[in-house]
Amino acid sequence: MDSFDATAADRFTFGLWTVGNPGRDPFGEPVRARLSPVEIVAKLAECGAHGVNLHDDDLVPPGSSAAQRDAIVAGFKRALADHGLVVPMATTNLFSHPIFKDGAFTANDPAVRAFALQKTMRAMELGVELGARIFVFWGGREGCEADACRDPRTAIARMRDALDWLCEWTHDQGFELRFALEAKPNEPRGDLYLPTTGHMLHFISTLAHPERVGVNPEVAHETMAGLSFVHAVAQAMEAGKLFHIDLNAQRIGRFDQDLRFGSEDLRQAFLLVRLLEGTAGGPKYHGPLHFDAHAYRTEDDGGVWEFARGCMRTYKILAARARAFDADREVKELIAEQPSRELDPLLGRYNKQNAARLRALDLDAAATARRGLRYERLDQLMIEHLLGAR
Ligand code: GLT
Ligand code: MN
Ligand code: MN
Repeated sequence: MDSFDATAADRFTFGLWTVGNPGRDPFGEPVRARLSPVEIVAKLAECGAHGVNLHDDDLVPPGSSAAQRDAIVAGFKRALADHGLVVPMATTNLFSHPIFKDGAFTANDPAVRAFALQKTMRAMELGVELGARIFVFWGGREGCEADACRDPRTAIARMRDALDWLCEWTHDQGFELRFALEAKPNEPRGDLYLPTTGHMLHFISTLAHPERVGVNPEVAHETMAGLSFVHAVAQAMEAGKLFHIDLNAQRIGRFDQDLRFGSEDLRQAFLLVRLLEGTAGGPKYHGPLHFDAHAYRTEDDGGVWEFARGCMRTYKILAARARAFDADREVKELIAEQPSRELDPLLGRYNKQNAARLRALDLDAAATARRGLRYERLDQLMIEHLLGAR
């Protein structure tokens, strides 16, 4: 045990489906036995996690009777209390059942949309019963291959109807649930609607209750699209919309790998942790730090907990590296060395006076263009901190 081992104060969480992943993939059968939710709670607590998240079906197998459901939930609550774990987030599985083959909220068949809403209402009741305050929406089947099957505008409108409907319903129930929308560009469908965090952020602004709805960006999903995850998270934070986050690792251009946090693209991982922890200044992210990842298929149960500890340790090591980087005098000087800030007030606010002053400024474009910005040095310092050389 060292200072990088997690404690509950670190706010790390895992989904039941993450450490419970038995290693099945599209080409092969499971390689590990399924762990029960109660076993997972005990093991996560032992690893220093703060909480556990779930889909409805992860805890209560579909087809359970009301009495079976209540018994399962009671047993799970007991395990949470015994091990001091919380459930900060819950979600609905709207992708496994064959009924969702053409989507859930966006499906053409109204009976499918009704089933999706009903399943989500029940999943929300379950989440609230377990104390969840955030409800994630990942539209894994909300997409298409045969694009002619529906007007994509209709898909967006149906998605809006479903979210507005659920916002009203949770309000009537007195549930204090905030919604977090998770984007993904493709997989399992050929193309998913609302494929990036940026698409989600705009979509939220079209909802009836935008204040209740934010985003749940995932490292792997933004990276699959070849986009900067750090920029997506920054835009969400700047808009006050980072309600939740799915941490993992991914190589660009691959299937959704959901790898151990920080195991690919350390540079992005470092910049992400630096942003979330606010070590460069600016507001910090205070929500749960959720790992939506799973162990390699090569692993036995021991490897799964090695994986879970690794996610949390890497986050804490990167946080320490980010603090050291931002406290480094040379780094501070290089960042402060940016050109004079005297024009900022003029640029920051339009009024007629400022416009006239700006119009009349004598700007030396050639001199400004000649100035080297020393970003090579700044970036090298970042790499040296990241490699532990400073
Ligand atoms: C599924 C998906 C994840 C989502 C989960 C929530 S389920 O594992 O790959 O990205 O966050 O529905
Ligand atoms: Mn996810
Ligand atoms: Mn993923």
